[in-house]
Amino acid sequence: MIKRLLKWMPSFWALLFLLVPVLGVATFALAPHYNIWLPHDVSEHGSTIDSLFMFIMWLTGIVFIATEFTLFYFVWKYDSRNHSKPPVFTHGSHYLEVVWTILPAVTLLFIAIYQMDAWAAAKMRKPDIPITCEVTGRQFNWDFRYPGPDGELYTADDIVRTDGQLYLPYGQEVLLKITSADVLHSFFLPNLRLKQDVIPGMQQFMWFKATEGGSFDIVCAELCGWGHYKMKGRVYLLSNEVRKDDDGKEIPSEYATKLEDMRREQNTMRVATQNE
Ligand SMILES: [Cu+2]
Repeated sequence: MIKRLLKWMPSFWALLFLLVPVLGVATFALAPHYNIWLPHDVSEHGSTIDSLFMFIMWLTGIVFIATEFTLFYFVWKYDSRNHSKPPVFTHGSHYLEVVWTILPAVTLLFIAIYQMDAWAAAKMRKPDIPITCEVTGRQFNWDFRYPGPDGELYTADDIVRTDGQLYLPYGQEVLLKITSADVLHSFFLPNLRLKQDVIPGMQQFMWFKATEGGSFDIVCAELCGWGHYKMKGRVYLLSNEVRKDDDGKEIPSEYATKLEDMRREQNTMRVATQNE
């Protein structure tokens, strides 16, 4: 009786193969519970990216589970304890090869067409607005250049910051110009569902509309040298709403006030260095 039961018991290797899908699925099922799932989304287009992500995850997840269970089943069923006959190898099946080439090809083609609009919105339909800020990646920092009151970049009134803190308005479209001063970097704003490789010599653009305020991570997502791990910053999303006080006088927005503060700070430093 026990001997017969033992014969049916999956071997160590079969169990190991079973553990892969079980632990894999458990990790994904528990992740939201432990707050290690997708970061809080604060952008208008974020839900499109997230649903695309979920769609691809379900698709690959089902294939993953099916494949892993098949592996487990075969390792368990053809255990050498129950099969003394040596296996026979065949050269393969032309029919099967055609099937498993066409199936993934059709699936990939479907995803490519299905996500075309999301891609166009994120990478092709650049809004016709002035540049809000220029972002420059350098080993190992993110530098920011805001146009001054003249609205133009590369003029004397620009505000240049090298402290890794980026201030942008929420509730309106924002256009960033992205470039690199040295090597490949990748400007990544996880909470805004934006990521763009930055290539030296190339000028690229990113745009988004944030839906709420707060401060969020800026990360470099491309291994760019020894200091890559510390190439991070912070984006502060501020309100750009102009309100009026009791006398009907306009109170500058949080964002306008911050820009003015930065300009004043820069001018003070400029005067200080000129006086030295
Ligand atoms: Cu990097």
